[in-house]
Amino acid sequence: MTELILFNAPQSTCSQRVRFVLQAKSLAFEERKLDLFAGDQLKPDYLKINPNGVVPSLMHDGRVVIDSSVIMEYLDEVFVAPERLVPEDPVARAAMRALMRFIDEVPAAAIRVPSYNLAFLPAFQAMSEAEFLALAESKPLRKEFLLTMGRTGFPDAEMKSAMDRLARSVKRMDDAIRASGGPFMLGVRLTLADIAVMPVIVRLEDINLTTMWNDHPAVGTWLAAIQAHPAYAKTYYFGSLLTEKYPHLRQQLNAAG
Ligand SMILES: N[C@@H](CCC(=O)N[C@@H](CS)C(=O)NCC(=O)O)C(=O)O
Repeated sequence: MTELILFNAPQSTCSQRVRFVLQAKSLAFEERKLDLFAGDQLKPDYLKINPNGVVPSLMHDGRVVIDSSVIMEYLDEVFVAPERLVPEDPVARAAMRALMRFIDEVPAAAIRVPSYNLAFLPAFQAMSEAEFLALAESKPLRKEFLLTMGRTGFPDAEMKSAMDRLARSVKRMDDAIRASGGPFMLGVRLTLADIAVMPVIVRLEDINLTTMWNDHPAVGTWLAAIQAHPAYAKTYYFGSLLTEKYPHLRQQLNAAG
């Protein structure tokens, strides 16, 4: 019998992509939750699985696949039924991959800035400078990211630049949805490009920033369509949203308007 083990974290946007694909494919899997603040992702045994020291990682019958975009494509290739999430047509498939590259480079990276400033920063502020520097040093993928943030958070200019990249991404989504006729970016069928950007849009909704698509209503319709997919609720079980894990954040965001 096929054995699938997903090493992930509930609020990790990259993990949410993979959970969605596993659920959309109706695959049974064992979910191993890592505590990213306790440093589970940097322990020697986990680094043997994923030398980048990040989640998610998938183990399929003892063999490892890492990186959320790669894992999503792997799952679609190996488990074809019940729903293909990659277009058959090579040109449409290339368009999907181009969108996925854009998403990985622009919004998936940009969303980390408000996420860290709003929710994760207190965990780093509680450390001494020496502890913080040692932690940054131990991160194979995110050393520079952490050092730029520092223990005081990303400066305003960095936050502004991230929000600008997110706004451009919302516009790019809107363009794609409208060009294809929607409701998804490549048309009627949900593809991996939609699943790749889903955690970014869900995070913006979670942190009260739905105003970002006031001028792009196709993105609101897209969000309702992906949230109606049966895989959505199983992916976003309780504790997957920042405001569920950090209730003070909801009050803070409500107070901010
Ligand atoms: N390109 C990687 C990025 C993975 C990644 O950045 N994961 C984050 C959570 S979304 C993580 O594990 N962070 C832990 C850390 O920075 O130590 C992927 O898509 O799988």
